[in-house]
Amino acid sequence: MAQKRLFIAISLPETIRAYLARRIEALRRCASCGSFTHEENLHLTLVFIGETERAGDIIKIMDGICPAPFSLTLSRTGKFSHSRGDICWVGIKESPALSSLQSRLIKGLATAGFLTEERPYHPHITLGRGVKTDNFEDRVSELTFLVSDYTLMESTNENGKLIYKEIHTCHLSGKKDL
Ligand code: 2AM
Repeated sequence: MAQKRLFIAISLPETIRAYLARRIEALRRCASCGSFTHEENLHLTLVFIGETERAGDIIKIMDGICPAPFSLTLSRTGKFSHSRGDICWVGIKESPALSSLQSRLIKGLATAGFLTEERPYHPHITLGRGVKTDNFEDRVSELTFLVSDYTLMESTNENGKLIYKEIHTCHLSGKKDL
């Protein structure tokens, strides 16, 4: 099987993506440089896995982790600083349901031999990378959305365009949760 660059993410409803797209436009206008997330690519990463041939094993792990649906709320903007420009993001309010889902996935993947992120999880939605600006507005509308599924995504680059493809979606019912 071919290597794929994979990550597990929560997709965002259109209303949230439209709101964030407006924030990205505002950020773009006040930035001297940066690469900004396309509206259709906006998502909340749960776990970045990287290059692997083992998509089937990941799907089995996901299918055993199906808690009940839960809500998330946007919190504030923030940035990870880099000398070549910052990663600018919108954060998510603390959510025990989100933390639990993320840590169960990490544990399941680690048990199956995947190397995953060991740093603490900082849930964020990336608006732009390599951004240089002194004017990143920090207020965010505290919009809430329901998470009723999460998805294994493949990150591909087609003719220089970053494309995320859905490989498998796990619907949160709370019924099949192991
Ligand atoms: P982000 O959440 O800060 O945007 C696909 O690349 C997704 O996985 C992106 O959302 C990306 O970052 C996240 N990710 C986490 N760690 C990564 C890494 N080491 N390399 C690439 N992407 C990573």
